[in-house]
Parts: sequence; C-alpha cells; structure tokens
Amino acid sequence: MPDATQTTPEPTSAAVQPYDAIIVGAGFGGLYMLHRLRALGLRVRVFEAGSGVGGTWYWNRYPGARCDVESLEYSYSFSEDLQQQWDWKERYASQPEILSYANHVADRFELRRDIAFDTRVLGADFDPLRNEWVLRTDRGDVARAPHCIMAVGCLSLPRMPEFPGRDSFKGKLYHTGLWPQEGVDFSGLRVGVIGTGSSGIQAIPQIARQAAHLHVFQRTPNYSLPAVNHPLDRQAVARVKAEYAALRERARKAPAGVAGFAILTRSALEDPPAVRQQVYQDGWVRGTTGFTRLYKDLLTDPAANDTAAEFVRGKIRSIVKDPAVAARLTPTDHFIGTKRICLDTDYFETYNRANVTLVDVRSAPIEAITASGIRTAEREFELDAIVMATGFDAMTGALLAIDIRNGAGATLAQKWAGGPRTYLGLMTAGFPNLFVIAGPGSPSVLTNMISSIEQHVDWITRCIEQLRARGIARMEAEQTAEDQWVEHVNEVADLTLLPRANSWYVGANVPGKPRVFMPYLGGLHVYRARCEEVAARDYEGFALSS
Ligand code: NA7
Repeated sequence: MPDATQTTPEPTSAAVQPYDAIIVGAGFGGLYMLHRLRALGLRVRVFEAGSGVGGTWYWNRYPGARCDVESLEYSYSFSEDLQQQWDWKERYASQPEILSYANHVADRFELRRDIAFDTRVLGADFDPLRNEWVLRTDRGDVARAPHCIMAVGCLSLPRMPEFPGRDSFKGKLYHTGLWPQEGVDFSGLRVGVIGTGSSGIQAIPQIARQAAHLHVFQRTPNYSLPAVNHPLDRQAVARVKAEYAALRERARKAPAGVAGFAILTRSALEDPPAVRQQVYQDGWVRGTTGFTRLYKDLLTDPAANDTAAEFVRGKIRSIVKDPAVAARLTPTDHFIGTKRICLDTDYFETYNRANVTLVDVRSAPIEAITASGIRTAEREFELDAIVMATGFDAMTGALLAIDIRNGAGATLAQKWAGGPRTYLGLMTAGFPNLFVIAGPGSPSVLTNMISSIEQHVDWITRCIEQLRARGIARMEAEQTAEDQWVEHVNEVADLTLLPRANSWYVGANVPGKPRVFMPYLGGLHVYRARCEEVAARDYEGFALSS
C-alpha cells in the first residue's frame, strides 16, 4: 500500500500543464466525457495507456470476443446523426466491429487531438491549496486541473493467478484481456485455456477449431446460453432507426438500460411446469442475457431460480454427448444469474469434438506451470500455448492501480481497504473534485454499460458546468451521504441472491479482496431518478465551497 505521508515531488511549474479537466481513460466513458466537456469550452486532456481508443474493446482482442448486449442498443445515443449513419453488421457486435465504431466516434468528433496515447497515469494528488488534481504519468507528464474524471473501466485490470513456475513456461502465455494486436494462430498447437467465464466461453470454441488439441482447465462450470447471433437484417435495422429516439427513451426508463428487456411481473412459481418450460424455451431460442428476467423472482427466490437453472442444466445434458463431461460442465454451486450469465456460440457443442478435453481443476487443482505445460494435482499436460481467461480485478482494480492521494494524508487504497465506499458511485468522501464514471456503487456492470456511461457523463458535465458558473472550487461527497448510500447499496443487494455467489461482483475472484457487493442493483432507471433529484436539490449530500 502506498505511504500516504510521502509527499509527491512538486515539479517545476514550467513543466506542469494546466487544464480545466483531466480524464483518465479513452474507452467509451472517456471518449464521451471528452466530447461533452470540450463542448463546454473546457481545455481537456485525456491520458490513455493503450495506443488507441476503445478501452475494454481495445485490449480484449481474443478470438470470439463479442458483446452480450445487442449492438443497436450497445451504442451511443447522444448523437442522432451518429446512430443513424453507423451501420451495425451483427446482432451482437464482435470486438473488431465495436473497436472500429470507437475509432469512428473518435474521428467523427475529432477527439484524438486531446488524447495522450501510450501514457499510463501513475499517480493523482489533490492539492488542497489550489483545489486541483495533479496527475503524473509514466512518460513524465505532470498535468493539473480542478476536475479529474476517472474513466478507467470496470474490467480493465487483468488478473493472472500466481501459479508457481509461471515464468518458466517455454511456450506462449496469453491473457484474454491483453491479447496481441496481431492476433494468434493456434494451428497445429497443443493449447490450454484456464478459465470458463465469459472470456473463456467465447474463446474456447474458436481456439478448438484451430488447435491440434485443446485442454480446458475448468474450476467452476458456468451457465451459458446460445447468443443466437446473426447478421442484422437491413429492413429490421431501418425499422429501429425510424424510431430510434423512442427505443432510447425506453432504455433510459429500463432497469438494465436495455429497451429490449421486458419487465415481467409474474413469479416463476405461478406458472405450471409446462408453461414455464415454454417460457424458458422461448428465452433460450431468442438468445439473451435477459433470460434471468423472464420472471420477476428468478434473482430473488431460490426455488424460482432453480426452475431456470434446471432448464439450462437440462440443455447442457442434451448437447454434450459424454454424460460424464456433461456432468462436469453442469453448474450446481451457484444460482443462475448470480455470476454474470454468458452468451456463447457453440460452447457446449465444442466438448463433443475429439480434439477437446475438459480438465476439472476443482478436484485436482493446478499446482504449477512448468517449462512444458501445466501440472495439476493429478498429472502433467504438455502444451505449446496457455491462454489465461482468468478475468479481472473488477470495479476497483484499475482505480487502485493509480496512487490516488487526497492531500490530507490519505490514499484511496487506504480508504477502500475494507472495500469501495462511494456516494452514488460518482465520488468518494475525502477526495474532492474526483469523479468516477461507472464507479462501484453505481449500476454499471449490471446494465448496458453505454447507457450507464451516458447517464454518468451527462450528470458530471452538468455538474461541472454549474460549479464553474457559480465559482464553486470544491465539491466533495459528505460522509453521512456516502455511509447512507453504501448501506442502501448493500440492503438492495441483500434482497437478492447475487451476493451469495463467489463472483467478481463481490471481489471473490481476487484472493484477499474484501467481500463487498460492488455494483448497485436498484436499476438504472431508479438510480437515474435519484441522481437527478440530488442535482435538483443543489447537489444534496455533496459539500460545495468556493
Ligand atoms: P471471469 O468471469 O472472472 O472468469 C474467470 C475464470 O477464470 C473463471 O472461470 C475462474 O474460475 C477462472 N479462474 C480464475 N482463477 C483461477 C485459478 N487460479 N485456477 C483455475 N481457474 C481460475 O472473467 P472473464 O474474463 O471470463 O469475464 C469477466 C467479465 O468480462 C464478464 O463477466 C463479462 O462481463 C465481460 P472460478 O469461477 O473463479 O472458479
């Protein structure tokens, strides 16, 4: 943990670049934030560690990477021209298509000129005398601005388990979240994939088609549904575009920020089994993460949840030909939807291939990575390449990777040692003028991220505009407001089954991380109204001072 008493060397003033606002990250959050603040006439600087825009979609280039929200909804709504002129090709956009969209947005709104690429922010210090943030980068830049906006992403610090011997492996080692730009050819290779979350589930079928042999090292089986992805029909797209504004309005009022998810009022237990099966079958063939919203109580009532889980388990048993393999692929240790449900293309079918072997590393854990492969408690596997699909230090990892100090002797890492604490996910008490886009305590990862990003950016933009107009130099979350919000986030989560699973939502995938349910489960529509109300009441719960 950083030493909070250590003072940052003050650079010579000539070297310090002054801005009105600094944004960290040029993913979808940072790009839109830049666009909005620049429109206010502000001098803005964005620092981005990657060589290009796109954030998550810049880094996660693994084969099969695809969004699980439909492209016509997983896209910006702020520009009518943009949404009319951009043509999505597939129902669920692939990573290359989303990345070219991010690049198109950067070009269209001329965003690149204010972005410093290949530049990682190492530290951020609040200067209480000037009410400014001073940021330091790995290229030696020092920049200061009254407002700093962290747009660092929720799933952007990849996590590699510390297997002994990792560096001794003579083959190639990859992480899905740090995929080489030039791609990887697995033809003729013996490949091992560790991890069966969304990334593994998307990559495994693609790698299996290329590799000589694929071993999948699975610790926990996951629920996954067929994505039913397909090229978009031009006429259907035209129909959406003719009424885009109405669709976006419905999304704004929807809990997950997705217009296409119906809000259902029936309990799963109200329907007779045959009717329920048909409801699930219809959801299955539609291909949607909205599967766990088919009844109102699937995420709150264990018995209701089990009806949906058992439906999916039945599907796994019917797809996978070897009953022993099917049994190992069948999740039984968590409620469906309490870990993020996956959408796949041919995932379970892949285990019927002769060149694919499922290795259960729950019963025989990975002991080491050796020069020639992976050794489990049972045996050694000879491999030419290993793919870690082992996830991220989610929601807090990328923020805490920056040495953030508040100028009053505290670091963010110290403040969040017991788990993240924010007011509305937007700010954290004791760290003035520091905004977070889609921070812990906001709906973020439980929603269409672009809907959440737009809501946060719009709110922050209006807020900064008003602060500047009124000459307010300092804005800070009040401790009581933050405590009450954290309590509310926990109360809402505890009404559901989600905190019970060992998911990245609670930080369970990172050894030693405090177990706290991080996103806000109350729904984006409810949250949006709350944020509006707070702003209308002169930023209730925030202390403002000149
Ligand atoms: P996830 O969902 O965190 O999945 C990581 C996978 O890696 C999961 O199956 C883990 O098993 C497995 N894992 C992690 N550490 C180990 C070790 N030490 N041994 C064996 N297996 C391990 O990450 P993803 O990248 O797939 O997806 C993250 C989000 O990105 C996703 O939810 C979407 O929102 C997009 P475990 O379940 O912990 O037993």
